[in-house]
Amino acid sequence: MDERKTDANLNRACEGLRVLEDAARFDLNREDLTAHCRRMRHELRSLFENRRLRLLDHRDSVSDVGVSVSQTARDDGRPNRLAVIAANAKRVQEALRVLEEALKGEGLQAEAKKAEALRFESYTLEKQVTAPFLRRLPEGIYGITAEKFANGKSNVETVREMVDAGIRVIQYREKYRPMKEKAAEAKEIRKITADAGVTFIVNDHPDLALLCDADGVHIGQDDWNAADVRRLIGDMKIIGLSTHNPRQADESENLDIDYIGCGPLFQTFTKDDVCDPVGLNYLDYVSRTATRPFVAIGGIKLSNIDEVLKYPVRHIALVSEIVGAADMKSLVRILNDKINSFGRNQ
Ligand code: TZP
Ligand code: MG
Repeated sequence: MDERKTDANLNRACEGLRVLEDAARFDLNREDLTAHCRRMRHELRSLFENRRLRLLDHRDSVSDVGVSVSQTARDDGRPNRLAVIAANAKRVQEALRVLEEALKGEGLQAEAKKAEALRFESYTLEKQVTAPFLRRLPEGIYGITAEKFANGKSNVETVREMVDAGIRVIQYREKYRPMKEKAAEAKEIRKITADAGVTFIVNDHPDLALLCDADGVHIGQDDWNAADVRRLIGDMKIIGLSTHNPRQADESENLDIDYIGCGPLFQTFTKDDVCDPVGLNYLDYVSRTATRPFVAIGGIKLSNIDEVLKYPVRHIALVSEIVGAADMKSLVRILNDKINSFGRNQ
């Protein structure tokens, strides 16, 4: 067997798995995925355990021509965690393929099959570790379009202003336009938000979310069933669900969704078919029981946000207050300061 090649690729695969494991552990707090990575790493090591010392003996990093190639390669500047995960998943998969071929070459068919099985497992693992990053709702203000309250600004103009003001998640909510116009607006908003790295959610329409490659879709209790939406939009996109009472919040725990809306906390005139205010007791309930992010919504203003922030809320949607603001940038700065300082006290 080519020991140097095997040694290098065994290390490569295990190191890649360790990066994925630490992402699952420290970034995602996912015990299941952490254990999964760890088990794969151990299985792989044990496949080569009986020749561990021989591999070590053949190791020669000093005269390895690959070291200088790698050291002088241009920095591939991975901009975010997702790119790190993708690079390391590829590292694992490629190394496992090399190990599989080496084992086959040595006539070790059973071991080669195990390496192959681990490689297939790593394809799924890549998806499982990537999806939670894509499906994570940024904290802070959750912006939502509402043309009626935007002082003559179009939805697209409002989104541009929201992005400039530093809002990290924006929902396209438009009840009155023909679908054709909604599609055109959503595509444009997708461009603006993608350029700014802002999370983009489409209200009501999974098809529109797919069409414009939004990051997710938001549905209400009377809209599509959450399981159907998941089937439609796949595993890599966010689903948000509006809830209005403890029963709906409890039920949502069993659904494959990523956050719940929680409201209307106060009276609102922004939504036509709105139910009575659910009050801060409901927010209290959700903040104690929900295992997923929850977005406080409905009638929230600069004047009453302190009441909301008495609860450990990390996501807050203000619709008319933000789209109608004379100076959106200053308002968002003040609101974010409040959210951040309250958050630290809790
Ligand atoms: N869902 C529950 S309340 C609401 C939605 C979309 C509208 C909230 O708007 P505002 O202007 O912040 O009261
Ligand atoms: Mg809806």
